[in-house]
Order: sequence, then structure tokens, then C-alpha cells
Amino acid sequence: MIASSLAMRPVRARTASLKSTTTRQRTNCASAARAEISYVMIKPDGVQRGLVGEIITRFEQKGFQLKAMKLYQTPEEVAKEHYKDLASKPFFPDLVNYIVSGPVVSMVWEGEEGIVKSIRKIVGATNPLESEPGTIRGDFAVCVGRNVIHASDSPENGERETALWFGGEGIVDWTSCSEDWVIERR
Ligand code: RTP
Ligand code: MG
Repeated sequence: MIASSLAMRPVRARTASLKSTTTRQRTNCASAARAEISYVMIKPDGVQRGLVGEIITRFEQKGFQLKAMKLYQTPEEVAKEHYKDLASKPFFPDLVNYIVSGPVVSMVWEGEEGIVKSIRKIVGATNPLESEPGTIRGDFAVCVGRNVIHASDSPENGERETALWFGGEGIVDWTSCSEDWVIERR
């Protein structure tokens, strides 16, 4: 019975490669939306405080799909490259020291068009004292210099940051068995 029901499942577009992720079309989705990826990172304070499971649960329960994950001790040059747009800010040295101060959990999450913006909403405002309750920073942080989590701020940066942190390796091409219950298809 299981084999026959699986055989009737529709054929879906799959992630052919990291590079092609944003250009592929999910042909069976009702909205025919393009897929996006977000690079999400639990910062050293989130790892040290035992928030990894709680944070991953929020994205899983939302219905986004995990494509890559690793526990990683960040080299200084990677931290600097990641935040290079902030290099002129007075807090930049402290930010780099923070990111390399312990292991981070690096992840790539994929979803339909809009996932990058949606994840930023789930993460909350940069300053945790201004983050809404119910967001990750709103619930688990009080200080901008210890704000627990990073998430890409645009689809382009989702691609750039994924390439920086994963270098094209560790991205898993898989489809969740619950996808048909999460995404409407016509
Ligand atoms: P992130 O890149 O980490 O997701 O944070 P974000 O987009 O919400 O904010 P962004 O402006 O990109 O800042 C990056 C990180 O720098 C630290 N920061 N410190 N002391 C300060 O005024 C200050 N401002 C920013 C925070 O850790 C922030 O997440
Ligand atoms: Mg940012």
C-alpha cells in the first residue's frame, strides 16, 4: 500500500544544485513561486545557552525545509567576510570577536519566494529590546551584541552567505514527506 501511494505522488522540481536554486520554478506549486534560500546562523551565545533545538524547531514548525547544517568554529576571516558591509562600524571588531568566540550552528533553509523576509520576521529586530515578543530575539535576548541568531537580509545574500559558509558542500537535495501538506499545489 505504501509503495503504491508513493508511486502516485506528483513528480516535483528538485534542487539540482546550489547555483540553480533561485532560478528553478516549482512547477506544481499553486503560486508557481520561485524557491529562495536563507543562510541562518545560531551565534555562539545561542549555542552556549542551549537554544539550538528551540530555534530549529521554530523553522521546522513553520514549514521551511532544512537543506544544510553544521556546528562550526568560525575562522576570523570568514566572520570578517560575512559582515564586510559593517567593516567601517565602530562595533565591527567586537562583532567579529563575538562570532568567533565559540561554535556557531550554520544552516541553510529553503522555501517558496518570501522565505528570506519571513525568516527575518521570525528572528526579530536587530536590537532585542525592540524585537516583538514571539520572535527569537524578542524571546531570548536583551542585548544587540548578544542577539543569538543571524539570518540573511535578501535572497541575494542568502546565496552569497551560503556559498561563503558552505562553499557548495553539505547542501542536501531532499524533499520532506510533509511537503504536500505544507504547500498547496494545483
Ligand atoms: P545579522 O546580520 O546578524 O542577522 O543582524 P541584523 O541583520 O539584524 O543587523 P546588522 O545591521 O546586519 O548587524 C549585524 C550584527 O552586528 C551587531 N550589531 N551591533 N553595537 C551595535 O550597535 C550593533 N549593531 C549591530 C549585532 O550582533 C547584529 O546582529
Ligand atoms: Mg545583517
